[in-house]
Amino acid sequence: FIKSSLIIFSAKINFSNIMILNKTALITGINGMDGSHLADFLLKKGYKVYGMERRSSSPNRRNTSHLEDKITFLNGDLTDQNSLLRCLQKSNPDEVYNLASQSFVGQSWNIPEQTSDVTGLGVLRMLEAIREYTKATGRTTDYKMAKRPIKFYQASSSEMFGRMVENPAKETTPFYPRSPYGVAKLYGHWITKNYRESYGMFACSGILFNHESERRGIEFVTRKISDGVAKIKLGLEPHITLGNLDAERDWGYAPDYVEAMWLMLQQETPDDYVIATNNKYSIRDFLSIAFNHAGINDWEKYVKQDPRFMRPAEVDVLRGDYSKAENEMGWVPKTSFENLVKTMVDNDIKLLQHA
Ligand code: F7E
Repeated sequence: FIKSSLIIFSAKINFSNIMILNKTALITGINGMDGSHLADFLLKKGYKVYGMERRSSSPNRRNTSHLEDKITFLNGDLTDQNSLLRCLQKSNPDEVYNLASQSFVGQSWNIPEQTSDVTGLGVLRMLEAIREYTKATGRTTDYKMAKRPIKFYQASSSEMFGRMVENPAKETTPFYPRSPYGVAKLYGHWITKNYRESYGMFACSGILFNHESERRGIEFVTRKISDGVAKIKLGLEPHITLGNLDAERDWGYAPDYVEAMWLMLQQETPDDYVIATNNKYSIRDFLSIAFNHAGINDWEKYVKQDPRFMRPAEVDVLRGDYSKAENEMGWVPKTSFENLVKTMVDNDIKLLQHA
């Protein structure tokens, strides 16, 4: 009896592995922090991964050079509808993760139209491309009827909560964006919900609060600090120049958050989820832990402020309640704020030492 139970049990495990092995994902924004972490995660699950990138004269594969022989890169742009259709034709995906955007909030005041076009309308273009491709391959967009629906993940953002009408914010909290970026993300969020309701698409939005990692772009405050601390520690720079030090954020670790993206598309019904840690820390807290970790206690001496880095309208505080994600998907953040800061500082010291 034990032997035959084991055979049945192992047959079940093998069967589910084969199902996962067959899946294909298309990730837009593959070269960004989240795109590269998600690709790492999906490859471990046995997915075939396609990554959409914009063609540019200078290559931008800092985060994805280790993936070059593991995934397929496709040229595409969220501002070019036909390029999206071609990416779908070439990849024929089960799941589309829309992570591409103009994601730097500060820059969204300098290029508000481009931000709205990519970050807002880009979502609509991808949803339309999925509808067209689904129809062209003789399928229905209604996930309840389709044998092989194309599931869609939209990278929504806590910036949509902006002024925070309720703290911590949850899925039902009213939105109050404070930047052209936040407004554009809100369009992407609602059009995703609208296509779910209009066409029965399996379309989900993950409302992700700030999440960081060693792969974060240098223009974001966390990486700017970890890089700056590493340079000061090694005697390469005398100080860091920042903007508002009093803003508070709910900071998590990006590799934890990409798992939540995947989990959303594995649920029985599509829905929207807040992904956060339910903790908040200020830029000053980040600075204090980062400098201390590098063995420097009097951090104020090394930090300057410059109005150039202040924003026309600031989001003073963000904190998210992830209990829906925990109750429905079993997702919880795994990495503490302290460990996140220390990991980023250690990584930047190592990078500079090698350089
Ligand atoms: O700013 C303050 C700044 O640019 C955080 C993106 O992933 O998360 C990110 O948006 C805070 C703000 O991220 C500097 O004023 C002070 O209060 O690192 P950040 P963000 O704006 O919160 C959300 C969830 C997204 O969706 C976005 O795509 O830090 N701050 N001094 C500074 N910020 C920057 N960048 N540079 C400074 O020198």
